Amino acid sequence: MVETVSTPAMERDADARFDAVIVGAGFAGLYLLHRLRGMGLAARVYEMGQSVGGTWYWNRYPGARCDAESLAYSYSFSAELEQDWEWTERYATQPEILRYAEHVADRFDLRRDIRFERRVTAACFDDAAGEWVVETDRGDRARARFCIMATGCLSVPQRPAIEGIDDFAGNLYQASRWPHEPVNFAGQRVGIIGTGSSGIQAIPVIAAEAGHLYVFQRTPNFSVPACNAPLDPAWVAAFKAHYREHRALHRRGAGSGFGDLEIEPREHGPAAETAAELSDADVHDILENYWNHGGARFIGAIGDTLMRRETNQLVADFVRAKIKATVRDPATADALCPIDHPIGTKRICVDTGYYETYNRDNVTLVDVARNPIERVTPTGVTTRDGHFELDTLVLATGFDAMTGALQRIDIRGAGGARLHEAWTAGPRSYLGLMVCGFPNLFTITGPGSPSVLSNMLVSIEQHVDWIVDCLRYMDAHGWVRIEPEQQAQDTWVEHVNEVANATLFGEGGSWYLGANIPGKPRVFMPYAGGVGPYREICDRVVAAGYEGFRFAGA
Ligand code: N01
Repeated sequence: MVETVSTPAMERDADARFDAVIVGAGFAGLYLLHRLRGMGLAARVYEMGQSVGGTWYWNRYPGARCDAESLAYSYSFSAELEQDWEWTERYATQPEILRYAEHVADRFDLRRDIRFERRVTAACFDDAAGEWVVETDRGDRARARFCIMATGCLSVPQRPAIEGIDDFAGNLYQASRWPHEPVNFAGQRVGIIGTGSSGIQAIPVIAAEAGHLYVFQRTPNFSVPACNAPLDPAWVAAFKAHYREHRALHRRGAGSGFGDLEIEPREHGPAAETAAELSDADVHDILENYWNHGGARFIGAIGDTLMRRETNQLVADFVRAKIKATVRDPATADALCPIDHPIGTKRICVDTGYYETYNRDNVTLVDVARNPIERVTPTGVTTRDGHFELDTLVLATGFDAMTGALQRIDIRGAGGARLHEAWTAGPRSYLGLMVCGFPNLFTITGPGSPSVLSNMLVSIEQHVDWIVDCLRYMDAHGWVRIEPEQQAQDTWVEHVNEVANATLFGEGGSWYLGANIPGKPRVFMPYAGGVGPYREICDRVVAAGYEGFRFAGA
């Protein structure tokens, strides 16, 4: 065990020694630091932002809020914290979630081990010493037995390669790198590129303020209403009185880890397992019920929506009918109806007044699939059919998801093997936790785990707890090195693919597959087997003496 090193916040770590280096101070990094401290280990966290919060630190765009419900999207590790913290809305806003992350950092005194405004550039395993050597862009160099990547699944923005974009003379903003100071759209001509979750949340809020908003849409997405509302204190009190049981349901559920957190209806599973045995009227009633209830759970209303094409078609038709009933201009409504992918195979968006926004006189939808963007000029956006003069251009163009943050670090494992090369054909891992050839390197919510298909807080806590138990196990047995076996990794990758292939996900052309990044291998990256079954697999691996992992002593 390494003695705690105290480096003043602005000084560089010069060959400082720790038990573990953690990369990232989002929800994963914060909880991990807290747990490692609890084991008496010395840990250093490097974080790119000026403060904690990860995705909620960076994504400050107008309208940003969580699409998971507040009482589920929160830490469960401290009963006091979960009782004390008061969420105000069913879906918390970005500022509220950031305040929560800041509160956790202060409450558990985490900041003193975090070095901010540091981007980790390299992490190399020193075979002889059995240590990771981690370097930052500010010249820090730290050595640690364990290196744990808490780098987030959606932390590297994707800036589109549109000709002339850097010459735009107005205000250019990227949704996921939004300025900290207020942005004023009043009276302006604003353009936004991108209609994924970020764009769909930002568009109604920007439209309410801008002089005119031009939405440059290449591919429409399915969106369901959030039906957000202030939380009823009596309902919250009743929920909190049984928090432990609720949390257990979130963790053990077959789906994405939101369990029973529904205000109405309170079913714990889908309303029906399959549409095959239902009349069209029954399907419609179920969907209407979930639609009116709001939220992403709509996609789970009928159990086989992501497995059976016919069910998927019914659900997609229902949403397309809603779009057409909401948007008054038929041509705009048509252009907003997704037809290129099965519903749910791209992350379903959750909105507040998105489709209604297109009924405003100051909003124009520009279909850039038909009328492609040719270039950005200093004064606006030029498409094949015309030019749009703009004062402000917003990019809501997504992320290099799941592998982007890891691939941007020069990670070298045993014998100098590069992660970049090991993952040329797509990410390969054992359980999404470790990679063959990279001893003592863990990834929190890495590719091959439920991660982005789940309630991230549930998955983060599960991975952190698993890693902490593993480190205790190593300590108890005198092991200093852990690495997955090749066979175990290959079998797991095969299983991840098999589960994905039984769904319609492969047809989504989504960032889940890396399809939004030119040249990125098309591999379905998250594990689609559900958080409960995944947890059982991880627990079984432990019960079998960490089956599939190889340990070594000093
Ligand atoms: O990114 P996206 P996002 N020209 O990749 C378009 C999470 N999240 O930031 O589909 C024109 O979904 C692109 O068009 P196309 C959530 O998991 C959560 O919105 O490639 N358009 C697409 O419309 C989510 O899924 C929350 O044709 C271009 C858009 O940009 C994930 O983050 C909130 C283009 C990118 O959509 C990513 O969402 C926000 C170009 N050159 C995000 N390049 C909540 O919790 C890209 N596009 C609520």
